[in-house]
Amino acid sequence: MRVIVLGGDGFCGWPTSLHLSANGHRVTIVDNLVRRRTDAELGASSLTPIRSIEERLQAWRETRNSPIDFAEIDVAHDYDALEELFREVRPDAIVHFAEQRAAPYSMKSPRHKRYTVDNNVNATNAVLCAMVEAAPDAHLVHLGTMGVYGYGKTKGMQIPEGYIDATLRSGGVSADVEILYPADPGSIYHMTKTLDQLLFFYYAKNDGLRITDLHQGIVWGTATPETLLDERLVNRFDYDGDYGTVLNRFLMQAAIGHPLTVHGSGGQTRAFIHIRDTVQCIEKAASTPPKRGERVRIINQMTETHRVRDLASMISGMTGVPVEHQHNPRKEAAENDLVVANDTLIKLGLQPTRLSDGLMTEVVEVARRYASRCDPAKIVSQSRWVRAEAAE
Ligand code: NAD
Ligand code: USQ
Repeated sequence: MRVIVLGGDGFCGWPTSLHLSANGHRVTIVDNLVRRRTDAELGASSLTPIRSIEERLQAWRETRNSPIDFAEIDVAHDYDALEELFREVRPDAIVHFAEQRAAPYSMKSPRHKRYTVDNNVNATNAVLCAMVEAAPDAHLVHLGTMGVYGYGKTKGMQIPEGYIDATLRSGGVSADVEILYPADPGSIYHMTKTLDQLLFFYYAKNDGLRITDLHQGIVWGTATPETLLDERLVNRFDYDGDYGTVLNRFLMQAAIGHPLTVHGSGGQTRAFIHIRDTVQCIEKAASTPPKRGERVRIINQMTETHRVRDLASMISGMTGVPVEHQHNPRKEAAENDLVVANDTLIKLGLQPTRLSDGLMTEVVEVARRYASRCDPAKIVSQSRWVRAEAAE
């Protein structure tokens, strides 16, 4: 396939681009490198020393895999360049990672809220619009989130893959319909993903675009077989209070002896997937497009669920680092169950990588290796869901 990877310089996008290229696909990365500028804004860079995009691509050429092309384009705002690129490359698949993806970052201030909505919704609309004009037969594979479903309301009911049967009642008449699972976002960031869903619904219906939306859980781990080929190919590792995600944060905290930062009781249950599985799922999804005119295909991209306090106590048991329950900076259910259907990926042949001591140790070792690059002042999350005076 000819594949364009939007956001291909990021945590999920870089190893996915390498994986696709290693499997013989012709890859073009598009990225405006905003994530690297956000590192500078937050004063917290990747724990691993990621190289410039030029050095990354040069290192990949030296592995003798097929070279990866790169275009620096702001997907949300450089529309003409995006459409022209689609015409030039004639992609079979477009993988869309190019969004602001951190919930705490999206809640920091009015500027961050507005930036996240502006960037994410405009990026998705621009991609769809440019596909109608210049790549109507391409297959769009979008990285969405499990967080669109919300937490805590279903009391053990299984979350289906995107759609649910419902009976609508109004004016004495009822109708049985299939609807998108009701959206219940828990942050401005998650809200943008629920808005993306409506854009997909519309463009699939009106323009017959072929779209897969992957509702991904929290990604953990850092390395894939391809990123390990050369140290210049190293993937990013976010540990700070905005971009670091819970399991990688705990593993990194354990590596440097920082108490494990559990928010509240730690009763939050979330879905997880290892980065090695992410890259495989994306290739599997990209190579099995829905037919033109079919509804948006929604796949739950996760392999297991865990409660935050269980993860903390498991890692504390492994390493002896204590757990610290902190005031929860977020507005979220203190306790929730989570049962998720993930049949599609299993049918597509995914063999899930489970949380195991071996893989967790690998992450701890990476974190130990680069511990001197960590700024401990950036570990505790400073972003608040509700302004201090409103919370009192
Ligand atoms: P990331 O921030 O590391 O990567 C995103 C990349 O997109 C960055 O390289 C950034 O520079 C680029 N980008 C952002 N806006 C852009 C724009 N307007 N134009 C061009 N490039 C732009 O994030 P990630 O962790 O790799 O996540 C990728 C996608 O996967 C996101 O859409 C996210 O919502 C989704 N996702 C991530 C996780 C996770 O745990 N990391 C879990 C579920 C879903
Ligand atoms: N948490 C802690 N301690 C920490 C960090 C987080 O207890 O130090 C808790 C949070 O309060 C939350 C849970 O862990 O209850 C998950 O937080 P997270 O930051 O790991 O994940 P989240 O904000 O949901 O976002 C991440 C990615 C996002 C993706 C989402 C998938 O950043 O891009 O969409 O995971 S999901 O959670 O399934 O919606």
